[in-house]
This record gives sequence, structure tokens and C-alpha cells, in this order.
Amino acid sequence: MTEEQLEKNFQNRIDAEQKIEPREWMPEKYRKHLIRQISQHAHSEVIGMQPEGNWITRAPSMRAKMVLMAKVQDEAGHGLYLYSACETLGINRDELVEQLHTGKAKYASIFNYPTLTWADMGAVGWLVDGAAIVNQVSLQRTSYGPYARGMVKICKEESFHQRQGYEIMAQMAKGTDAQKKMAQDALDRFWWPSLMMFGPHDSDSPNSGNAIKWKIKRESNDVLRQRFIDKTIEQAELIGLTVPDPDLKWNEERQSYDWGEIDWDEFYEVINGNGLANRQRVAQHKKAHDQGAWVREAAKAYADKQKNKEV
Ligand code: FAQ
Repeated sequence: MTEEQLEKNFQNRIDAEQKIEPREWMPEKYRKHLIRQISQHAHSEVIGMQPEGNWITRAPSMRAKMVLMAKVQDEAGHGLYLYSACETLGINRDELVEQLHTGKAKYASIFNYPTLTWADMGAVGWLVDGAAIVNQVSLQRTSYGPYARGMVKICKEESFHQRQGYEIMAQMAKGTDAQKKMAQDALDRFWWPSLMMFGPHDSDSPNSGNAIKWKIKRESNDVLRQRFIDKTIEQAELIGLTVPDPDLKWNEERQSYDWGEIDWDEFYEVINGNGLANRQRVAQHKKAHDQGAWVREAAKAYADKQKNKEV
């Protein structure tokens, strides 16, 4: 078959909702697109451990500490599933990590904001995991088999994470005046960066055209962002917190909220490496990676030894 026929067959399979599996033919651009998105998703999970890991030693109770530790550990697991899914596309983990360290690969902008108080653990779980789930539920139907299957398990865990965060916020919001103020302050700082997690508006999103055509993305950045806003406003009202957007208004006709505008200059500054914590996050990852070199060497030596035994 010619390249053209192969591409036509491929698109027919996508249109018929068939999953594409690792050893099957795919256009080179589809493979590269997936490596970019899945690896950035994996990096986000792993870098996302840092702002929360920051609070494990300072959690206000043993229960809160155990729950937070379990959550951070889950994020590591998500990173591992996603790196494995990405490796089925013919790239190895060392290259992926190298791309993170050199800045070639991005990770979610949200993790470049510092977590200043315990209420930020609530805001991260409630808003960041909340936004992640809205996006990831739709990715369960993505066209690449290993990515779609990984998402099913990840979504189950993320929904526990979202509740963990909302519980912290709800408790603080009904606590002392100081606690309520801390919860409101966390919402004020994390609201807009959470909306940025969905990426630029559809009209400014260079990757969306192919992503939608190939059913990698099942819904657009703006559609998912609006869904998140509509869900979350009611949750904020229920616990007596106020979303920091003076333009927020229920639109009867659209049955949805109208809202203000994101500061896109801030978004591009952050994704281009100039957010509050970008340098710190990548430096910390490099340090941990270097310190873990002996573990990787030992694991490889063991695997080589087992292989030799089999021969
Ligand atoms: N941050 O053309 P588009 C989590 C980049 S998981 C940084 O619209 P696309 C769990 C984008 O890469 C959170 N960069 O791009 C957790 C592209 O640059 P490139 C991660 C961003 O791919 C919770 C350029 O802008 N989730 O949080 C961002 O079609 C708590 C143009 O954008 C995923 O990765 C951003 N927010 O749409 C862990 C989900 N937005 O690559 C710990 C999978 C855009 O050309 C604690 N990914 N960019 O250099 C996706 O759904 C998509 O990749 C989007 C971006 C929606 C993120």
C-alpha cells in the first residue's frame, strides 16, 4: 500500500472509533504528537509531586499526613503508567527525562506556583485534580490504546484526590476565621492558574486541529474549561467560599457561567520557564534523578544477571 492509502485506512479506523495499538501502522506525525502529549502528561504527574510533597512533614494530623502521602504516591504511579505508555511509541525513558531537564518538554503550568499554606493542599486536590479529572475523563476515549487504558485507572484515583482536597477546604472553610481566610486565600491564588491548565483558547491552540482529527483529544480546551467552571462554582458556594472573578455570572440562555478573562501573558511566561517555581522544580527533579542513579544501575545489573542465567 502507498503512504496515502495507509493514511486513509488509518483515518477510517480512527473515525470508526477503533483503538490504535503500539505495533500497528500510524503516521509519523501521530506518533510524535502522542509522544509530546503523553510525556508532558507524565512529567506533570511527577513534577506535581513536589508542591504537595512539600507539606507531608507539616500535615496537621496523622490522618492528613497518611492521606497526603498516599496521594503523592499515586501521582508517582500515574507518571509510571504514562511513561510506559509513551515508551510503546519507540522512545526510551532516558530521552524523555532528558527532554524534561533541557526544557524541550513542558509540564503542566500549575506546578510552577508555590504551595504556601496547608489550605493549598486543599486547593491543589480540589481544583488541580478537579481540572485534571475533567480533562482525563475525556481522554479515557483517546484513540491510542495504551494511553486510553492508563487513563481509566488514573481517573479513579484522581477522583479520590479531588475529594481529599475538597474535604480539606470544607473543613477549613467552617473552621476559625483565620482558617476560613486561609482557605479563601488559597482559592484566590489557585483559581486562575487552574483554568490555565486547560491550555490556550481553541482559536490559539496550534495542536488542537490534528488532536481532534486523530481523536487524541476528544473535546476542546475551551469546552473542558467551561465544564470545570460550571461544576466548581457550585462546590465553592456550598462551602461558603467566593471564586475570585468579578465577571462571573450565570447565563440563563447558555445554562452555563460567563466568566472573566485569563491573564494569558502570565500563562505564556509560566510555560516558557519563567513562573515562580520553574527553576526550583526542574533543579529538584535533576537532583533526585542524580541521587537515584545507583538504583537504576543496580536494577539494570540485576536484570542483566537474570537474563544471563536464562541463556
Ligand atoms: N501547561 O496547542 P495546545 C495533573 C502548551 S495532570 C503547560 O492547546 P495541546 C495530575 C502545550 O503543551 C495535568 N503547557 O496544546 C496531578 C503546547 O506546547 P508544545 C497534566 C501547556 O497539547 C494533580 C502549547 O502550550 N494533564 O495535574 C499548558 O493540544 C495534582 C499550545 O497548547 C495533561 O497533561 C499547560 N497548562 O493541549 C498531579 C493532560 N497548556 O507542547 C499532581 C493531557 C498548553 O507544543 C498533583 N494533555 N500548554 O510545546 C492535554 O490534554 C493537552 O496536552 C493540554 C494542552 C490540554 C494540556
